[in-house]
Amino acid sequence: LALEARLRRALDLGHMRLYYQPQVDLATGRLVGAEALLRWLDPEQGLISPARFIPVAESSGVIGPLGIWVLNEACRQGQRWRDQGLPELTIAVNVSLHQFLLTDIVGATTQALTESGFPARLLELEITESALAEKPEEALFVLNRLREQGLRLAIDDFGTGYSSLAHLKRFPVDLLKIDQGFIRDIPNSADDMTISSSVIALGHAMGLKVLAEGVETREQLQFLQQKGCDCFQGYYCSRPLPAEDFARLLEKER
Ligand code: G
Ligand code: G
Ligand code: MN
Ligand code: NA
Repeated sequence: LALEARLRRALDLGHMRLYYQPQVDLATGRLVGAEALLRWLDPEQGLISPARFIPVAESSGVIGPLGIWVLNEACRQGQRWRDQGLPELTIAVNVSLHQFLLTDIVGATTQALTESGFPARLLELEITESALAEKPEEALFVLNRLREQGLRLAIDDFGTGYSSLAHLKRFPVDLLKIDQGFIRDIPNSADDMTISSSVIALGHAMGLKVLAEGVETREQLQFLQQKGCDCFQGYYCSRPLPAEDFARLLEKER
């Protein structure tokens, strides 16, 4: 079976899972958020990475129903944790280019929030720079509708795409996520240290929060702390976890 057909079937059969990666406040050390990361649990092949199937989902249109499933599941899980009395945290959901520009993302988020009871202020959407750069006018319109709903907006993989600072200034976003490619070689790459600290300063100058991705070592953590970066995620804290394992981490925060 072609990947597209297998993907549709996997969605119907309930073979998709969301894993959650902790996001930690660098000043307090507290767990403040979770990025939801999609996994395809194939009975024969095991875990399949979204890097392999999101491109096919995008080109085939499966991203529509798949994206709706992700939003619904993330909001349901977020609300479940609230119902269990666990510490409040934001849930970040990745939105790909086609999903953002070609599907009814505003309708999908409204429905997911309404059906789950999860508050809009705790839902964050991650959009890549390339989606914003591709169609800035359309992107601005959609971002404003999402903002009116009360959602948080983040720019994912910041620094890897073409980003016009003029656009950045107009987009109503809350958070810049520094791509892990700029963090990986800290403290050995002077260039990456300069880039990261510049993005932190730029974000702050524009009134945005800044999160560093892919933090794996204590040296990287300390560098980011020293530069005033707000939050981090990465293997130094935890890999993306199944919901049950993530809940155990949250328990310890109580
Ligand atoms: O978790 P992992 O490193 O395997 O993710 C690989 C890529 O897949 C990342 O770029 C990530 O943003 C993307 N991704 C993960 N989950 C989702 C999702 O639910 N929707 C979309 N559109 N992309 C996702
Ligand atoms: O494009 P996006 O930033 O959403 O993708 C995040 C991807 O990075 C996920 O696939 C996730 O599994 C992966 N990831 C998360 N933390 C780390 C880390 O510390 N090191 C590495 N190498 N990858 C990470
Ligand atoms: Mn992301
Ligand atoms: Na990223």
